[in-house]
Amino acid sequence: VSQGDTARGEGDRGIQALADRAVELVRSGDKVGLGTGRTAAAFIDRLGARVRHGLAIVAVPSSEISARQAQALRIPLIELNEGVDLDLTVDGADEVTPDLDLIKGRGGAMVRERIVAAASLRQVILVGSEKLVKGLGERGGIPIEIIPLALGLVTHRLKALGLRPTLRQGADGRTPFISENGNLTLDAALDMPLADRDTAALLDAAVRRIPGVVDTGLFLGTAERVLVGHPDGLVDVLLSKKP
Ligand code: A5P
Repeated sequence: VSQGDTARGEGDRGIQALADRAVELVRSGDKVGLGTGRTAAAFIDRLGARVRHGLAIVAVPSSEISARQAQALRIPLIELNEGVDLDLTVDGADEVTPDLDLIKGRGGAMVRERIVAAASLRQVILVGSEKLVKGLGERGGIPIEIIPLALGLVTHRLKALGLRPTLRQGADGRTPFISENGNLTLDAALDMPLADRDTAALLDAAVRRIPGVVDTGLFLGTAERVLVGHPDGLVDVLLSKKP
């Protein structure tokens, strides 16, 4: 089952409408970062259709599954070059606040998603309206990717910060999930959602100071815009207040 099959199987009009709107943002000649997850997969499908009809773009995938999907659709893939030179990245997210801060990574690809987004001029996020939250952590824990050797140390330190980390399990439910970078992921639950961006940034910095932490799922101030899909197919556009 590909990451896009779920979206199609559910016939989710919201996701399809998001993909349609996002693909309108892509221009001929663009270099496009491809996110990961079922919403990103719906976008990649649409992008593939446009490429088939002559849209000249190249893309950088954020995961093996997105790479395979793009290859099957004959979307030309390139490597990241030195510097920031992608025009936009289109990706999903797990939570979005009114300030467009995000939690990502419940799909397990956040490290590469962050790299691809950081190499892009714009990060465009596609979410269903159920992902909108007042504070990050409202719908689940914060994904934290760690070097396997550091599992004990990081778990202990996260608890000292007041978080409740659990080791993410793989698809079999019995062995740990291993990221494409060969790492483990902890999902760190909070007692209450993070009040605002400053609170989230402080926590993010404290977590990143722990040796062995590779990345967190907190994406603060990275999104240029968020497209919000509703079940009836309507799409709202939320723009970052940043200049
Ligand atoms: C992958 O690591 C995540 O950041 C996804 O972008 C996020 O989980 C959203 O996925 P869905 O579009 O499948 O909900």
